[in-house]
Amino acid sequence: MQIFSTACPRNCYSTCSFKVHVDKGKVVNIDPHSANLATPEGVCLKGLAYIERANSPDRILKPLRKNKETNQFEEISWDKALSVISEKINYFQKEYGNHSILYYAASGMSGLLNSFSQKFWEMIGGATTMYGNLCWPAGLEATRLTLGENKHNVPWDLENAKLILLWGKNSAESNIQEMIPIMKAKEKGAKLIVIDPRRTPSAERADMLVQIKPGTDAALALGIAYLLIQTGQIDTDFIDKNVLGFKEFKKAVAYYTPATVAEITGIPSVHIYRLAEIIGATKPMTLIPGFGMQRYSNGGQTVRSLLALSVLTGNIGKSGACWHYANLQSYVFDKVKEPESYYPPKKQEGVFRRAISMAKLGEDMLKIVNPKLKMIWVERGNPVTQNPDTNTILKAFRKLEFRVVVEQFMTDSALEADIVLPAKNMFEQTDIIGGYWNPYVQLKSKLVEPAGEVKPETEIYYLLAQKLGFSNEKIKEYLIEPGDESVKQFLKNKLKEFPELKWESLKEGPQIAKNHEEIAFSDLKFNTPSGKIELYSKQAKQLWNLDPLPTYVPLIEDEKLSDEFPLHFMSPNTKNRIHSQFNNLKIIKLFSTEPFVMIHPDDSDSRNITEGDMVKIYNNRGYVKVKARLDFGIKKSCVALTNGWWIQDGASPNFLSKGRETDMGHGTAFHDNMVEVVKLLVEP
Ligand SMILES: Nc1nc2c(c(=O)[nH]1)N[C@H]1C(S)=C(S)[C@@H](COP(=O)(O)OP(=O)(O)OC[C@H]3O[C@@H](n4cnc5c(=O)[nH]c(N)nc54)[C@H](O)[C@@H]3O)O[C@H]1N2
Ligand SMILES: Nc1nc2c(c(=O)[nH]1)N[C@H]1C(S)=C(S)[C@@H](COP(=O)(O)OP(=O)(O)OC[C@H]3O[C@@H](n4cnc5c(=O)[nH]c(N)nc54)[C@H](O)[C@@H]3O)O[C@H]1N2
Ligand SMILES: [Mo]
Repeated sequence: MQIFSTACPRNCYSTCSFKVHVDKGKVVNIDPHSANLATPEGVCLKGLAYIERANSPDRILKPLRKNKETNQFEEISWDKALSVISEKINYFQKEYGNHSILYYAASGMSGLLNSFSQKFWEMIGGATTMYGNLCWPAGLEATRLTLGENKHNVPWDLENAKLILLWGKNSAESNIQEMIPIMKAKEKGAKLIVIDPRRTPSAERADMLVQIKPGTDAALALGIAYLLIQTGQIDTDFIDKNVLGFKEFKKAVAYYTPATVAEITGIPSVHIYRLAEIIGATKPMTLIPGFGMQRYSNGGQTVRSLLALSVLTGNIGKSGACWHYANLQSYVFDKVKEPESYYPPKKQEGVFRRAISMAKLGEDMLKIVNPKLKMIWVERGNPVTQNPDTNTILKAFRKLEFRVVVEQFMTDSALEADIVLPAKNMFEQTDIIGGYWNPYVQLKSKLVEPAGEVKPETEIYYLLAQKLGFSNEKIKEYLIEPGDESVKQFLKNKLKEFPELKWESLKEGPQIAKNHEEIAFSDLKFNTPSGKIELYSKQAKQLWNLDPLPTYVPLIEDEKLSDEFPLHFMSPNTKNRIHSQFNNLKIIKLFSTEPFVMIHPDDSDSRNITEGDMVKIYNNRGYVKVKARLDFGIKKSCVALTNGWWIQDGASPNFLSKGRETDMGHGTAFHDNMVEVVKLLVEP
């Protein structure tokens, strides 16, 4: 038995390090890795489930081809699979041009080697690609506009805060490791406040839960700002020295009186006063906004409004005082920093001149012409369940002539494919990953040989390039040769620029790059056009046509559709999945057996629904049928079904969501989504 250090490459705040026991070529045990100061107590249940995941009998281990007559998948050889794919690519290129092929990738596996996928499509002369992102860009852009860049204090500094605001973040499920410093801070006397329409496991540990009407957080934040200014509980010195636009901001927030804010947010005004009082009086404060809350049509402006509270109270650049959105300090290899990398291509030139919107995938796939899309290549993503408006996506997929999906398991997207290629897992190829919460650069080491006939994408593309008839010289210009040695060489070359990040040390555990700031912005330098914190942002107007000041903008569907569809539909994350991953494993199914919708008893009573009834959640985009779970912990007029359930399990919430971009950053406004719920009289 051997023990190796590695790191989790899932799209999750925590990005845990762990020690993996390997016996006879198989992963058999996973232990904590104490060198990661942010994740010292070991991995979550999902992390432990990697043992089953790596060895699961359900894994796809060979290329598969759909038999058009039986609709069943049949195993084929790699040679055959790649021949079919290269013939199709040749044909579409010749008949319709490169842009008739859509290259789609999402967040299934992080790592520097992912760049070779894009390189392949560049080599063959281009393809239609994606812009925007499903996850976090509205908040990234809001932070960039205001502070100039996305960074925050190290997670363990949280224990120095005296006030922690989990605003639309449910760390106890989505960033389990964050609860460690939060609880340490509490032991030292800090207050924890949660602002969420749901009583979440994080809220269970809080001193105060404020249940807000979805999408109205900007109004609450601006209302608190108004009270802080009124009562002089702001840091005037900090503002004078570091902030642009305070005067304009002060004038604008006069509108957000407690009575107005109570009306908009559904929060009694006494709680609004109380929040302002606590925020004004308790320092240092770390404000932790979640990503869920910015996936609304007004998400970017909402995040700017919240950030104003950290700014007004001078809670920036000090220990315990922090705006804790995303920490991109470990993204040292990225030339184009997020969120700029999500902007659409600017010029109508280059091989990737055509890109479609991540948020509007289905609609754009159907709409785009000259040339129309004929083929899709999907890797590291599950767009059928994870992108909004599943019905339109299915329609768009089924309209194509040819679909390739590279996958570990038979997801709902893989089921749509003509050819499924087996994908590597985290133990089967070495790579370097960063994190967006902890500060580490980490080596995700190859620990076992790929299972069955699995090949990593780098090798798939190499072989496909050969099939397409490219010369060895050309292939070498763009791709790396199959094999561990070339991967290592590529990664070591990447590290050359960073002498402090040594290969041998990375093999032992997480490392921190030079110039990393434990306390972000302690130099009070802000990379904005004015060099100051911009409460007033001209760029907000120039780039996104928004008010230069943070404002509250009502949700689109709340305004237009609430008569017919009176319930706010939320689809947050859940503890034992990463989006659509893990729930197919037996160990996870033990804890998470079937989808259900959480509904307030007042809302269920008026609909004659009782606990465990089958209900239909619907709007004019689609419906899902699930069991009802009655819960006083959810705000009235809100219902919640966690995202990531497979259609095969009975319910993807994205049958209900609209493909719609956020106000800035080309994010995805999943949660601006109204529905109605009815009891099903006949079991489906
Ligand atoms: N276990 C687990 N961890 C994960 C993930 C996962 O799938 N599973 N995914 C990872 C990824 S990619 C992401 S993006 C993050 C996301 O994780 P979080 O940032 O925590 O975001 P969400 O779970 O989407 O939403 C957090 C909370 O916001 C609340 N909320 C919804 N609407 C509103 C609103 O209008 N106002 C307020 N104040 N609250 C609202 C929801 O009820 C929910 O409890 O988690 C990461 N970590
Ligand atoms: N309704 C609703 N929908 C949401 C959200 C929400 O809050 N509500 N949240 C959104 C957010 S924040 C996010 S980040 C997205 C996530 O959406 P996606 O990025 O699509 O993520 P996953 O569901 O994790 O699917 C990733 C897939 O990649 C596969 N995979 C893993 N490793 C590899 C690999 O090395 N190679 C290949 N080829 N495949 C691999 C996995 O098996 C999995 O099927 O979902 C979004 N969807
Ligand atoms: Mo995400």
